[in-house]
Amino acid sequence: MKIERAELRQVPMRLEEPFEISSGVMHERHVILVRLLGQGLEGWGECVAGEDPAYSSETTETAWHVLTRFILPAVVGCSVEGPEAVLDPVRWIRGHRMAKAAVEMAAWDLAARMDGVSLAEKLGGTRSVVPVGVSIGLQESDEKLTEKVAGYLTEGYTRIKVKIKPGRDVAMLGRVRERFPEVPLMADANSAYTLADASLLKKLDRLGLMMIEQPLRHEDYLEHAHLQALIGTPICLDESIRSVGDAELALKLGSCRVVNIKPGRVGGHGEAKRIHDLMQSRHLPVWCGGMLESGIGRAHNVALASLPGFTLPGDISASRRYWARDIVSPEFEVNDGTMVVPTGPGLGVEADRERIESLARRRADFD
Ligand code: NPG
Repeated sequence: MKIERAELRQVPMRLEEPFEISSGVMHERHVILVRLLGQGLEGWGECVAGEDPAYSSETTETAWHVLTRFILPAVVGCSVEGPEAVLDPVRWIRGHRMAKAAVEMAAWDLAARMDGVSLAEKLGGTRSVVPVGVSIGLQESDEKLTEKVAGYLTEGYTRIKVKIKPGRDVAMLGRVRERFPEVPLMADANSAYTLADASLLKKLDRLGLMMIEQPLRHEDYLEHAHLQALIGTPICLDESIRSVGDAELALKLGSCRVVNIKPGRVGGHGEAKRIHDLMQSRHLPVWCGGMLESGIGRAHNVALASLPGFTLPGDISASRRYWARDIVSPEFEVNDGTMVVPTGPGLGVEADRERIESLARRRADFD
């Protein structure tokens, strides 16, 4: 496949409601979209980097810099075997996985369209619908949180993830559990704790959680292994897993029993598939995380989540949970806790180019 041209657009999108995690509050996303062109077809990707370097060291600004200065000038004009080879000219770039992923994922969409198949099929997906859940940000009170949980359960979500931080953890989750004794429930700390909090985290064992996600810092593989030996609740790693090598290390040390795979975090679908395959070979579950993506990133996540090892519901919610209006049509919907995997060529949804162009705050084109 030949990448003949590329377009980069930065599009501000206001969230329907602020999303608070242990490291801060997000009101708006500055979505970087990549559009690759070849053989009269297009492929879309989205960069998941945040506005500040809290979740990872990458930001919208660093991604824009690396994409415009290094990645796209090297990739455009190249003919490559397939989507996994599209980043070959920039293998020398250290890190910047989120910036790289946006291009690699666009190449997968383009390659699927060239083959006339859906992205899910191209990736090896086997499911026509995927189980999905909802991730609820920190709320000002326990009452507000239980109200939110009730609302999402009414909307059909069947798995609830709740953000926690020191001071808003065991007691708060206990109230949710008391009110909803049967609901599949999990907690996400986004690295807010240290091993000194082990006895507090051990109290979560009483609540029958599916897992606790990323309790400690992203470099803390050994500490996570110590914690996992102390608590019964399975640990799921997110920020710590940036590559299949990280996943191998975590499994070897016993740092986790579950992995949250976000293709945008690990450098694209190729690496996401390798992590999926590794976990599957060890009979351990994975699920697809979310980064408050627009419909373009969401379409990529849904396609990936159709692979057989994604046995747990992902953080893949309906478009309207995030945006007054999404930038794809049709928008994504949730029915009975599941989302339909699009079957049309590539992403299977259409990017609203007119709206993207009118909203774009920054543009760069590469011929
Ligand atoms: O539904 O896309 C979603 C949000 C899922 O909780 C979610 N994402 O830590 O996984 C996370 C968190 C996040 C979102 C982190 C945006 C950083 C930025």
